[in-house]
Amino acid sequence: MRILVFGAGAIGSLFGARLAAAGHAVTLVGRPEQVRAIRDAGLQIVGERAGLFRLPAETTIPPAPPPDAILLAVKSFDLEAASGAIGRQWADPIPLLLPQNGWGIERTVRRALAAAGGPGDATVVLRFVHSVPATLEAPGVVRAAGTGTLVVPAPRGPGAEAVGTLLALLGSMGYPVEPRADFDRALWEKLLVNAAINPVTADHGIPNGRLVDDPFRGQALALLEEARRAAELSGIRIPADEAERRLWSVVRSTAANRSSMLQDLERGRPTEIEAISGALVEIARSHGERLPHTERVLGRIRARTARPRAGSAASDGPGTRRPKAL
Ligand code: KPL
Repeated sequence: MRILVFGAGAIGSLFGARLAAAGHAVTLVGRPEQVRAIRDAGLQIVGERAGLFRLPAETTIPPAPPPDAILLAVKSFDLEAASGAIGRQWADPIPLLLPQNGWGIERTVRRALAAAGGPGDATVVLRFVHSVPATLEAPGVVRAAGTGTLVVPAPRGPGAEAVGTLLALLGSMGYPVEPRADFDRALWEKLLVNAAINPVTADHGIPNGRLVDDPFRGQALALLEEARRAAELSGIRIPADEAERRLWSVVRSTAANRSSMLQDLERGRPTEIEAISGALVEIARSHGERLPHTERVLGRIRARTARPRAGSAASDGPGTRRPKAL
């Protein structure tokens, strides 16, 4: 299949390399320094399943025929601009794969596609969550610091066939794929993990594995407990022992990784704090409740987070200007 990976950061580049290794024709769209490095020396994956990949890389969507699918791997704060650029480029629906952390992802994408004149509701959108650790070590160099499972919705109903094709595409990357009939719960399970790991690691500048030590452990558990409460208010009950088991399992399997939020802070970029902790605080507020630990860490990370450039396509994502050849 011809795949456009829009957002060639750590995860987009890693998944792009995995798809290329599986025989798909992958084009990456990324930030200028990443694109320059990949054009000059190829995309280098170090760590797990290391390799060098010579892939076409662009800073804006190439004015080519539509790809068979798009892996939209920009961060949640860049989603609206990236989806708008796709909606302006192609009038026909192209299946989209969404690996973002956080809440409200599909809604943001569909709205932005429709607002740009693209096919909002007609697009097959497959959200998936994963715990694959990836770090951008330098432009063009991504460390795969371990492996992880891809959790996907079990295909059912009218779009099942199209979803099945996307699941096969994901499966070709060589990670275990876990289809879930209760995918909403799976989204919450991942949100709980991110709500506990990402802000604490970003706040203290520590790799995920340090969360087993105090005081980080206590902070992560307090955030986990509040995220569990937000899930419960939303009708999803995740028992404390299960939530903790999931948290420590991800901490162990990604121990050497620096969370995506920490990587963003270190590079002076916007973070996903709003789509994670901000969303939880809003959910609790809408039920008349407060999440004090989450609110405090949200305040601290917000204070250190770069704002997306107003009016720009994306804070630091790939360029999303409308190509001339339309
Ligand atoms: O999703 C992640 C992230 O960093 O955003 C985890 C799984 C916590 C890996 O670091």
